[in-house]
Amino acid sequence: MNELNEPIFVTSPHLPPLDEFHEYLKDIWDRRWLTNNGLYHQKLEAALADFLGVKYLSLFSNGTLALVTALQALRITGEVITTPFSFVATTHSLWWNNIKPVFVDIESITYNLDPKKIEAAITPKTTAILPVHVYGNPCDVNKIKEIADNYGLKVIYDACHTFGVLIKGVPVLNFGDLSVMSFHATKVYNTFEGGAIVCHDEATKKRIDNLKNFGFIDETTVVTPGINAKMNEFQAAVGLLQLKYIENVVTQRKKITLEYRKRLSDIKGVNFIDDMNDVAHCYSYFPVFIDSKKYGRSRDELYEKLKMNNIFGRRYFYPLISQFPSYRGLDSAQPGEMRVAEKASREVICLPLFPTLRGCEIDRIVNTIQKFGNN
Ligand code: T4K
Repeated sequence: MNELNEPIFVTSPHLPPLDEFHEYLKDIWDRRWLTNNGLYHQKLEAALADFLGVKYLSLFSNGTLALVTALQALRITGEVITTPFSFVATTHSLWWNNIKPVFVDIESITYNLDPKKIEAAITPKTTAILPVHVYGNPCDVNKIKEIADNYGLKVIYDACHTFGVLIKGVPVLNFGDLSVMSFHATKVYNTFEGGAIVCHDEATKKRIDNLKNFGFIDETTVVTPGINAKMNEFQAAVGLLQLKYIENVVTQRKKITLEYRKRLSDIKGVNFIDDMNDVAHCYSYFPVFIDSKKYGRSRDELYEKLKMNNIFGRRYFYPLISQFPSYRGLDSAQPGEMRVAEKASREVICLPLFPTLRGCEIDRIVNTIQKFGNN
């Protein structure tokens, strides 16, 4: 296969130099401390909290278990208002806690939960809101706080797409009662698999740490039916090394994003999201939204065409979570209830975006899109 035809995937994980990792591995081997709050785990918790500008952070083995545990930590029950336009894990975390998801539509600038539609979905059983900063673009955190305060609701942000994102210089992770992160291989910052919960006080961190370790508070005392969601030393060592390179990673992602925007802006019917005012972004995804009337082809036709050219974009997020069999029977999941989300889900393709994406590959992607449409 020649260079012009090599597959291009939606992402390719950033990895630190292998020889640097060997040193960490040797140390782990020598000390034989592999998991359960080891040295690298402790170092990474401190380093991440510092880098992200948050007070308390608990590491997890992945983002999904962090979401499930975040709901446990705040003892959320009953109904929770959430977005259908996310990865399934967001809603699955409610299911695992026996909580009823109530889907609310998104708005069409950021594709995040629409605060104007939240109040109408609140019932006496509502205990929390679970919004997602989708594609790393912050939700309307102030409006959501106002609603939550008025109705006495907790707010848990699914912040799995954000890493180091700031609103007017303030870490987005500092909004809400808790924020949940993912460090999966496909994320801006990865520890192969991994995740975290960010909270704002020591007592909550303690409860979260107990919950991720079976509920133990000492050698013989179990205070709650916790789970095993601990990050191991291998993951934590990867995380420490990745942190050395993260600024460069985000810079590269931004460069590619700006290049895409420049090159795609003249193609009719191919829409994308611009940077938000006062926000420092992490450029985690590059979604384009295909207006088939203007572009002359449907999203799925373009998706298939890209695939034929060995370009593997992904339709994040299609189908909507509310359309999966486990959830489609809910009142809030009925077709027509979430028009903006339905449209976004019909139109979106996330284009390849990763630090090592080359100029010639961007050319291949943009040229394919350009030639295939009306333009
Ligand atoms: N909340 C939100 C909003 C999320 O987006 C996610 C995860 C979660 C919660 C849950 O967090 P975790 O429990 O995952 O920590 C991927 C990821 O598996 C998932 O983590 C992510 N969201 C979701 C948006 O995308 P898939 O099924 O699309 O992944 P996959 O395996 O098809 O990978 C996509 C492409 O990436 C591949 O075609 C090639 C490339 N790739 C992937 C892996 C795993 C690599 O080059 N190397 C790799 O190791 O779900």
